Amino acid sequence: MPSYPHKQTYGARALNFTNPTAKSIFETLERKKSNLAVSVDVTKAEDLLAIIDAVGPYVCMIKTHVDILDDFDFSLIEQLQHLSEKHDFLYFEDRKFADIGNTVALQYSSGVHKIASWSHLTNAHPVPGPSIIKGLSSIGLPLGRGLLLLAEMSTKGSLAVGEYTEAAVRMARQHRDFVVGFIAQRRMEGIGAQAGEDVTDEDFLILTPGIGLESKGDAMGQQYRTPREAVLGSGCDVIIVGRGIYGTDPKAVNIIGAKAERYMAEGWAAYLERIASN
Ligand code: 5BU
Repeated sequence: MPSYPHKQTYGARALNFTNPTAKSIFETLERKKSNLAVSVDVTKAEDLLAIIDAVGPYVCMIKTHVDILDDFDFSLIEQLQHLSEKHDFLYFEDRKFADIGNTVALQYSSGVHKIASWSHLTNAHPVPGPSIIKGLSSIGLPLGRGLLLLAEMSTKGSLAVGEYTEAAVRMARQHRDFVVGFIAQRRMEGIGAQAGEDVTDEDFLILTPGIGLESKGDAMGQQYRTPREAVLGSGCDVIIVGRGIYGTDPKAVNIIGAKAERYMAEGWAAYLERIASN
């Protein structure tokens, strides 16, 4: 039986991990009293920077898709790093790698984005098998980076269910130095364990997208839950919120900051309730 690490405080859980990125994520959660990651999916660098500056005080992490920027230039990275120091948060480039080991190693280290050089955390589809972890860890591990596997998705009709999810967890279990957790909709400890395998003390970091307070979904298959449902109901550790915070107007930075504060408060209240309900 797993030991339900999500009943422990974030600060205590930093000690359950050897990976330096996992440790800093849990320490940041505890220090900032925020389990909110904001996903900033905009196409102009100027909007990206303005939104990050507005939500920065309320987040533990900023999730990016740098490949959607029309005007990406590597000098942007210095500005992103400045904001992460100013506001004390980490970066998660939601790259969703899905190729053979050799190719993902090149995609992670090189090209215009050089993701491994600045993003603390990234993620990968388990579909190619363990070689994808081998490829990414050859670049990320020496830099102290961490990886999440996509064990489940928030979209209607997702194929990442059942046996696929179980196989993803088994893959992660074999690479705990680099794989720190999952993108998932619930906790993953004990899932897919082999007979006789001791999974008693395992702890995975669970980041969950598909969070919204005012809407149940979008026109393209996205499905939303509330922070309370995700953190208290399903035991997820970090909520990922995009359009629920920056809406349709990336220029409305005053509103954006206030919305981030509200999601942060809801996410943290759900966490406090969770650790109190032993
Ligand atoms: P939204 O605006 O809160 O719907 O944005 C959600 C973000 O999370 C967006 O960047 C997606 O690419 C990302 N996402 C997701 O929504 N669902 C998933 O299962 C995964 C990522 Br994996």
